[in-house]
Amino acid sequence: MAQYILVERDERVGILTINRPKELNALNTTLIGELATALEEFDRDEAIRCIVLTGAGEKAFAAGADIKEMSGKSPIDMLQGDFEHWLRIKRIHTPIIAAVGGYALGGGCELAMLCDMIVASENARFGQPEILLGIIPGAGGTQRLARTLGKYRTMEMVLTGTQISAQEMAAHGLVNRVVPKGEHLSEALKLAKMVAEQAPIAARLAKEAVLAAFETPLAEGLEIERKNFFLLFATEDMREGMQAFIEKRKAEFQGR
Ligand code: CO8
Repeated sequence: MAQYILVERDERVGILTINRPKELNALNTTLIGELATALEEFDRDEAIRCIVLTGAGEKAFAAGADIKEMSGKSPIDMLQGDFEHWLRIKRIHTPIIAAVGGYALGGGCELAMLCDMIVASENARFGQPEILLGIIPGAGGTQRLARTLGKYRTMEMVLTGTQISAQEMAAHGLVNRVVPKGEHLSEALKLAKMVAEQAPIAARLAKEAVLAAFETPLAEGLEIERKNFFLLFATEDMREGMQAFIEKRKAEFQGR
């Protein structure tokens, strides 16, 4: 039984809630480990086709790594600490949607950016305030922000710790939808249900191909896309999808 996260399901959508609202959902090592384990369990579960990740309470998605836990750590503690859990989260194949209400700061912003889409309420604030603590982002903040916001705005955020609004993140393409306060979870669930209706093997291979755009040169990314495209012609869902189109009916995908 997890201590810091809630695990639920809504039909084909898995819902994970970071549940430390009094500490603004600060991410301690146990919590990140629980999150990685729950994500892996959903990833292995054929009935789950999309995952929504959110934070409990109105104030925060997550206000970053737990500063109180981190404050006494050595470099070796950090090396042997929760970084492996962040890598486990990065390896999840099922599409993940972050539903962000309130603060997504430091590791919280990085966790949202590790997800595949972000739905934010209008009061959401994104930031990398690590510099104010004498450190820098450690779970992808400098890289993922620079690739979407560009160098100059990222430098400002990372060098000054300034927070930016959901609206600005959306204008830069880092947030899919900005919704009225309190509606981020219901909107994320709507989006998740749309993803969950698709052929799940195609959705996983689509996620892999899009992510390749961030980590490989263009030629390699194109190769990954092409191979995944060919591979999908081995699936029953591809036959079903095309047959359904020809017969003018809705496709029923089985994940085979
Ligand atoms: N860690 C621990 N506790 C926290 C954190 C945090 N990140 N954020 C908030 N809390 C706690 C507060 O200490 C407070 O607890 P208490 O009531 O016991 O004093 C409670 O949550 C409520 O917080 P506040 O009273 O501060 O609430 P405010 O509304 O006044 O302020 C803020 C909200 C602005 C969000 C403020 O809480 C804040 O600045 N928090 C810290 C934000 C931050 O610096 N985040 C970055 C942390 S470093 C990081 O994330 C590095 C990631 C590395 C990942 C890679 C690992 C391998």
